[in-house]
Amino acid sequence: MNTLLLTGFEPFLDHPLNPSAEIVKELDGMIIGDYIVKGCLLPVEFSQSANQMISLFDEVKPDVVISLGLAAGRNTITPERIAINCNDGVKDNSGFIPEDEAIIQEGPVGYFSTLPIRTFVNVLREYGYPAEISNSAGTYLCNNVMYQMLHYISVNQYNCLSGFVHIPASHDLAVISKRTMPSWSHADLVEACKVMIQSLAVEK
Ligand code: PCA
Repeated sequence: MNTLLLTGFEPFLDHPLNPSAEIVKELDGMIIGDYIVKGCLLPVEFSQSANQMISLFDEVKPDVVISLGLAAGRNTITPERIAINCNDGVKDNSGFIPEDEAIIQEGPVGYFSTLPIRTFVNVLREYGYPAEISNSAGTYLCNNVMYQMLHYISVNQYNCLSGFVHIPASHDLAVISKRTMPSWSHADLVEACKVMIQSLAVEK
């Protein structure tokens, strides 16, 4: 049995709940396709998130890492193509606001996802879930953990696929947020994640 580390994030900014956290709680411990899922929550803090993720990686020794995060305003599931070596943006949960910082001094400008992102999009669409590849994970925590996980795997030459998938808001979040926020049901978000994990069996 292979192990899949599935991470989600705590609530952040003006989002009182994070659907990525709800998905991870639900899928933790499940066997999906060829994988047992180890679900973990990450804080939304530049000084903490990637360190915690790397500790989890060392503990779990996964074959695949999929990180989930909320992209409020997007209406499709968006596997990210690339993470860039930059922290910049709004404040994190500790109040820290990065500006034009390198994530890793002397690190490469970017890392491509090693997840089968085209397969993810294709199978999601086959199952009726709107999906498209995103070419920017932004410069906030989602990009940060994607970059740092891929860097750690690359430097240590681990045999592990890793990448990031942004998800839309859940209905639960949308009803307490802006009225114009596109949203999916929690059940569909969970099912879409299962579909992506199942498709990994075909890849390996
Ligand atoms: N989304 C944010 C960080 C936490 C989350 O769920 C992002 O897109 O960077």
